[in-house]
Amino acid sequence: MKMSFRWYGDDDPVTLQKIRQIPGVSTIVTAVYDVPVGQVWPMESILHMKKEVEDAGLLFEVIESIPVHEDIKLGKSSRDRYIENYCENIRRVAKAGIKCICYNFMPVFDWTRTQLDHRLSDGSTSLVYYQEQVDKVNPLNSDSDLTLPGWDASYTRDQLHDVVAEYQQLTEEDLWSNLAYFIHAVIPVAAECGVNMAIHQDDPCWSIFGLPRIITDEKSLDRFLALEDDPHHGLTLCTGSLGCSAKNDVAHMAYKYSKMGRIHFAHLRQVQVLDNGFEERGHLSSWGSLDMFEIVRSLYLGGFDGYIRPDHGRMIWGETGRAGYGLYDRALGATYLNGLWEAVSKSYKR
Ligand SMILES: [Mn+2]
Repeated sequence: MKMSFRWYGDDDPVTLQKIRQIPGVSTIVTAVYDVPVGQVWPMESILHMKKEVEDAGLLFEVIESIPVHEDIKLGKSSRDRYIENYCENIRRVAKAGIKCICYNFMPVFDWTRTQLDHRLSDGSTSLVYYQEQVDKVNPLNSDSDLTLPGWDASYTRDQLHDVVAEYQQLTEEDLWSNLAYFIHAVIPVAAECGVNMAIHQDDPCWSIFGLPRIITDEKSLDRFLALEDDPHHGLTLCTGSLGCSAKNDVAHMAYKYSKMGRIHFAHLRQVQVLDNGFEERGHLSSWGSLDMFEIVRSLYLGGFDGYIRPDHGRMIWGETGRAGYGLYDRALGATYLNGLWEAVSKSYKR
């Protein structure tokens, strides 16, 4: 297991030097953020990041994410050009030493929350999702001023309306077939480059605004993995994304898919499941719905040897910055997860 930490590049207030001082964190998770989705990343940008990371004494081995262009998800005729660019990005990051690429296949909206600074009883803040607030928003109504935090600001309201409308013509099966087309094209390239592709589950793991979402539970992960019989075709197991539905047994999935050698990256995060949604919490098992000990134990017993990162943290101790991605609570999460890993691994050595 390698403990990793997400870094948003030079304008991230959480610097590489700070990350370097978190006990047991060896690896940086990052991406080229200033190139539009679907375009090829300049080799100079990749190598510049690699040098910065390595100069700070850290490893440059995980990309999160190379985003998938909407035309690929929609199955448009332009997709082949974007898939070729995607393959070229795989080749380029592999040349720079990257071992694992995280991506997702969610239509239009990446993660969705209704508030990014919900105050918890201890005075810290975290990201939350309340269904009744999502239900008030209709992205097809271009007169509405209601939006949700985290929406892709690169879309104008009209463009958002258009792309959402296009997806409404698409069934779940259509999306599966577009995903299969993409996977059959990129996995052979990843295999040739020795890079593991690791899909992230849809967050949250249910349909929003009537848009199809298909990477949501054990059944869909089985179907997904069966698309290519190749170990480079795998998962980013995100406990928060799967765990916000009480129907998902996350520890079971952690064991099952690590035993198959298909979990390459794990996002370990705590959520409290509510009747009307969920709240993100600090990482401790006792603080939410997920038994983090059982999840770490399942990964260990499944022979997991990929990357783990603490996922979103709360904002604590007066820190401000990128919601979910402050320094302090994620550092506490990394330390807690390292402690669990040490305890589990030593307890099985006797
Ligand atoms: Mn995640």
